[in-house]
Amino acid sequence: MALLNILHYPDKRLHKIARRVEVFDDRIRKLVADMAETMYAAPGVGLAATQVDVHERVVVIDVSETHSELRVFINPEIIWSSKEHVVHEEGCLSVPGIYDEVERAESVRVRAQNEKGETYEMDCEDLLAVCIQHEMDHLMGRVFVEYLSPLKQTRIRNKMKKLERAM
Ligand code: GNR
Ligand code: NI
Repeated sequence: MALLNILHYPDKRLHKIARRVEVFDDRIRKLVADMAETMYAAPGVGLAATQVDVHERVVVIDVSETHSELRVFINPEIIWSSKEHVVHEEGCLSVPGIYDEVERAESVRVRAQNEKGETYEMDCEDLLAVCIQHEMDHLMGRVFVEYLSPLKQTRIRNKMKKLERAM
């Protein structure tokens, strides 16, 4: 296992669109294991492959407090979204120190594959629903701050560049 480097906004590579996974081999299983280790170490409740500069449709999520419910979503698709929306305070490992409110569907049904390539469906609610939508945005090259006002985005961009220079 290995810790992977997480890209930080406003890195252009965070805007690349991920490809579907076609081959479920040891390479994908190592990627999943390394992403899980990186997520737990950060610590975070989710991680998309885009954030570690791998542009393939792979997401890991664990919203449990005990790091005991790792969920692997490969080639995830939202096949149903609730009409009801909720506003949740979000953060992102690629935008450290920034937290703001984003509105998303309250619950979603997701179809995905596991690391063996088996297809499954899962109903997601609460933080899991927020998180899978946040991660699927990453796979499409979208970072949560892009839902905020242009003024906030400019401020966040400048703050991040300043932080990067200080490191
Ligand atoms: O760790 C994370 N917490 C979080 C909180 C609210 C909404 C979304 C998230 S995901 C984030 C980890 C991350 O950046 N995943 O892409
Ligand atoms: Ni994120």
